[in-house]
Amino acid sequence: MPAAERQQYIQMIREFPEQFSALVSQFTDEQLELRVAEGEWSTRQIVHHVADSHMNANNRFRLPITESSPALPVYDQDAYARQADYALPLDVSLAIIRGLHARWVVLLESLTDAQWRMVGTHPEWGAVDLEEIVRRYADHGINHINQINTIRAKHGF
Ligand code: NI
Repeated sequence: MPAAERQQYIQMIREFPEQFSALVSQFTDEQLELRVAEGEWSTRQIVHHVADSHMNANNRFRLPITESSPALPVYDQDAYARQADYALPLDVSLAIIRGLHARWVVLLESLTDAQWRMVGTHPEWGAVDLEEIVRRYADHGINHINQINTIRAKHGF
């Protein structure tokens, strides 16, 4: 991956917390509970999911550069989304996302070429290096912004 492409993903990670907060802060409490369809996640669940996902991603970023070919941790995201704290106000999770992303930017900008190519093994992704992991999480944020915009379009607000 060219250095410019790495920088593009770091920039997406830098900008995401502000973009995400700006989007969801417009929602009323009622709008936060709307879904595209029964059984899909609400915007409130999506925000708490991104915080949990990125807490897990924090380990996926750090293990490959601190251990030799580690297994990357996995979790059941739908089971997580059914827990009581997914009903909390958004600010608790937005604060987690802000803190994680601020740390990631500093961590990622410090990586050497050799560190960018260090790998961990995920049960579904196989062996992935830091470039691939960072690309996945830059995209992950954008995908959930798109998902929330789909909820808005569906409900016309
Ligand atoms: Ni997700």
